[in-house]
Amino acid sequence: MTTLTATAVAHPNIALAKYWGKRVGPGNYPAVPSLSVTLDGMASRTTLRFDERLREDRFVLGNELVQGRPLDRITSLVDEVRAAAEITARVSVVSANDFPTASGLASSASGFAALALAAVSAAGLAWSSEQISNLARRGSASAGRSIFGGYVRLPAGPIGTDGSIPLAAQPVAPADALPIKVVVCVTHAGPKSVSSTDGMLRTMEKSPYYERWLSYACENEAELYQALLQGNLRSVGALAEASALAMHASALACGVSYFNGATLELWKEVRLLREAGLAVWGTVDAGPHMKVLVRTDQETIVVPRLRAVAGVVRVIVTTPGGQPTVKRVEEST
Ligand code: 2P0
Repeated sequence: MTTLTATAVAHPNIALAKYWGKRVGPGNYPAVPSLSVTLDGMASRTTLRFDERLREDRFVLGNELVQGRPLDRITSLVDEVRAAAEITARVSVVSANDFPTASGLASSASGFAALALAAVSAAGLAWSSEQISNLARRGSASAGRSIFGGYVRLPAGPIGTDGSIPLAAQPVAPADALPIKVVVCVTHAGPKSVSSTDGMLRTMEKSPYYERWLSYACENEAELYQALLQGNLRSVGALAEASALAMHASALACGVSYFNGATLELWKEVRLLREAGLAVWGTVDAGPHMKVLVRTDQETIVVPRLRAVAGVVRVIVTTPGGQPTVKRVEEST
């Protein structure tokens, strides 16, 4: 008997122009375009094995067996691959992140990207990066972006489809397009209280600002894309900060709150650093951590200041990059 195994390593991405909100209907299509940077310095490593001896799919994350909704999400992604490759075997998936999981540090982006890459590779499918991005995006929209390194754009999904139209992210600028580091300031050790999926569904249903967010997010993303192509760091930084603030304002308006005290202290520190003339901008995702964009030559001044902010428990300095890798092994057993 032959077992088909592949191991993929994928990296989180941080949206500079945020995705928040979905098209109504099947297929997990984002309601707004987003633009992200993939990061070296943090990674998800996933090994997937098609195994005819297994009676059910099996998922181990960070040494713990996982069941329920996270396992169901894995099964539905792998089902697409099984159908395309005409494989019936169940899978064993073993995954680990070298950073906190499910806390707003984009572990679902790197995790679903690594899963999609490993599943397609283990099954022996010769899919393009766009096809794999489309698959990962259906697992978790931000994961579609982690199939590529550097700066990546994910368009908004089409309105009113039956879920079958492909939508992939596209790489739009290389990792060295801007001279920046991304400093991840971890402010809390545990998982977040509201998942991104639930937080954005609540925002869609209840926020009085959701419609305004939709139009603003499209304008912001288009401007940020132009600023990126021009290598205009000040505009990219300002637009990224504005996107994060507008996204959180729309969520906060219906009680979906991801900040803690340290997040607020970090916003203050970033503003003070900028008033002191430094090229520093903050962004926050669906969790309490802040990611700070800093011009590379100012890293040594800025990082100690961020580390000293009350409530910051860990600082990870990352660099744009993060091209994923995958390796396939075919074993006779
Ligand atoms: C982003 N976030 O663009 C935004 C900004 C969080 C805040 O994408 O429901 O885990 O699985 O598609 O991709 C997090 O949401 O959500 C996210 P699903 P996902 O990075």
